[in-house]
Amino acid sequence: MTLADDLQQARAPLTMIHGEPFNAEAPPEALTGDITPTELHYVRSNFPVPVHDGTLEVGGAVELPRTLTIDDLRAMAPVERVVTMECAGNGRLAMRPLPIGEPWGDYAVSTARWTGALLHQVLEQAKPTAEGVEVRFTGADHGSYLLHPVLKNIDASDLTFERSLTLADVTDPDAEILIAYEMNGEALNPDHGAPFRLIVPHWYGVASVKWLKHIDVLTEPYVGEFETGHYMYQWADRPPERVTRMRVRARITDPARGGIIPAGTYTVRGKAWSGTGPVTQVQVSLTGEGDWHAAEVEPPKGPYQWQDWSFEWQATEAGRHTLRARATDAAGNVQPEVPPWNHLGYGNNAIEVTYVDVR
Ligand SMILES: Nc1nc2c(c(=O)[nH]1)N[C@H]1C(S)=C(S)[C@@H](COP(=O)(O)O)O[C@H]1N2
Ligand SMILES: [Mo]
Repeated sequence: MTLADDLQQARAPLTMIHGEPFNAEAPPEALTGDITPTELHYVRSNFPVPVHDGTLEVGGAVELPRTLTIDDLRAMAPVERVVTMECAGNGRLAMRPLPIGEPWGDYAVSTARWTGALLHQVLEQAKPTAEGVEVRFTGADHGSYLLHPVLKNIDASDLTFERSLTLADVTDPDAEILIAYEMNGEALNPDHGAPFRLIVPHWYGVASVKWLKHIDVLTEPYVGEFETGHYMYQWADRPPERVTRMRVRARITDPARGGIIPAGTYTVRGKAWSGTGPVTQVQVSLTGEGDWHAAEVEPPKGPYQWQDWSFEWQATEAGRHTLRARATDAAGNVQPEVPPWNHLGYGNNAIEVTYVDVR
């Protein structure tokens, strides 16, 4: 089979948003378990899947520039972490006025088990110099970037996917940023960044650079299209901010949206996640009026993965019901009723609604 055949087969179970570059949501029923099977994990790529030569160059302001292969990464102590990843554009279609950007519904979020080397260990080996302030991560993918007409003032004829983190964020041993070479126990597939990619837990997916090719220590803050152009919250009424950590969010997974359930006691179940602290509270509203009832929130099974919650619903009254779930995290962040509007449509964590019929 050719790469094209392989890709086509791998992509079939997903809900396509765009064909090329391939962007696709997970099927909602795939998001009920702890782990999303690899073939059902959402995919977001700004450019077509690139050819990667299998090497990773670590350079810039370092004493010992290095070229690494997957064997070098595998030779380091492997770290395995379950990480919930959400695209910053998830939920964009629910914002009004309609923002520009990839038309995501609600399912550009998934959870996988990633295995890799710790980024800070890889960097330590290269010995960043005292002048280093940020670290730039470059993917092997590049190309012309299809821009919305209002953005046509940018030269997007050949952009490369590049992102940056501060050296302090990267060298913080608690940060556990991975250079991952396995996803759910198998080598990364092309859509998810083969042969290796960054995994930045707690951050929106954009930080987790796929097809990682270069790591460069910079002596000045990085400026670039995918860091300070796109992936910025351009608010209507205050200065722009970078898209960083995932905003707190809860979701009802059972009953499914539009489901039919028998009258009686029903255990409503769902997931909740946040990049700014564990979820400490989930509340359920049964009327759409804002009657909030406390749900049972399970403790996190790991530091970076979504949590389960449940609520015993006395669904005795036949008819159509609207269920909503609202999460709060340890930092006190709580989901808003309406999306926090911004020009490029990032970070929509507004409370979702599930319609369900009781018969
Ligand atoms: N090199 C590269 N890395 C990338 C991207 C990209 O376009 N190119 N997209 C980012 C975005 S916006 C997201 S949400 C995640 C999606 O990762 P996934 O496709 O494995 O789900 O990859 C990130 N890493
Ligand atoms: Mo994304």
